[in-house]
Amino acid sequence: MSMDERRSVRALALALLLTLALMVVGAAQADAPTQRKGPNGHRLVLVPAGKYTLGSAKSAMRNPPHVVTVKSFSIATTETTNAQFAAFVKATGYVSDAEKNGAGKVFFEGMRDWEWEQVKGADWRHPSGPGGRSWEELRDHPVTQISGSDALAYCQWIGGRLPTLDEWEIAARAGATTRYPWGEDFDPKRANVWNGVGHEHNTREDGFVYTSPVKSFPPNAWGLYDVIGNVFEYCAGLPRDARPGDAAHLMAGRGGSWWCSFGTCHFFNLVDIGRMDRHGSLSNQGFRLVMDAAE
Ligand SMILES: [Ca+2]
Ligand SMILES: [Ca+2]
Repeated sequence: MSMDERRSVRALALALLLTLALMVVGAAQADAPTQRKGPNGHRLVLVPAGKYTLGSAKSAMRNPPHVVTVKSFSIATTETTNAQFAAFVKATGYVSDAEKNGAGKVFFEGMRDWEWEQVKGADWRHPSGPGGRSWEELRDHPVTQISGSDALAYCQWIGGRLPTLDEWEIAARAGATTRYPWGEDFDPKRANVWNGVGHEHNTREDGFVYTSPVKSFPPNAWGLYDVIGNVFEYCAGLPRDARPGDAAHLMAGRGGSWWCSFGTCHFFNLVDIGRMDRHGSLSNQGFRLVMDAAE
């Protein structure tokens, strides 16, 4: 082979490599989910149908490694806010479980780990009770003091539903295979959880003691905010270790919340699946809307 021929072969190989690289970049761009406007101010990410690898060997009890095939679905970029829930109540006159019960469970800084106070008059309009801030002052915060039934009622009104455990994880991962959307190690600047050794004192490393306005922290690769922390998100389907009959009182929740610390409920990651009281109303429980892609 002459020098010229060798140069031609090299040039051809280089051109082929460049073409392949561009094809890979193009495919990655094509796979990035699109967003659209949904009802009631929701912004939705369209998650493509396909096969996804989920779970982790580090959570073998609750979420072992598995592969799922799902249909395309849309999921809200943020947790449902107080303003969005207020629009639902205004349109329907819906009365939440906490309002019917006349009380909800509230956690105040200074209380012991796992201690919650049943507060009269605590409901979504007054998530910390009548003495605390009202929903009007927390319009862009996630709605809380929401039972599983309340969350389902909102989703049905919109024409949507709650994410399944797998759908939540697919969207929250956004292609990441790590424990958090940003990597293997927790970063307090990327999510609203409880900062501090115990619940008597919050070091305020992430800037918030209770809920934060949605979108206060960077989104994941597909544009979803607060999948880790802020409020625990109800999902359709039971925790994998649930027993028959548990469906009457139990629901699954994912992503942890502002209340969760490494010393208590450390489920603020992409792997672990929390157990939520189906009829409970707490100041750290909310939800994220899903709609079937065709709707
Ligand atoms: Ca916090
Ligand atoms: Ca969350």
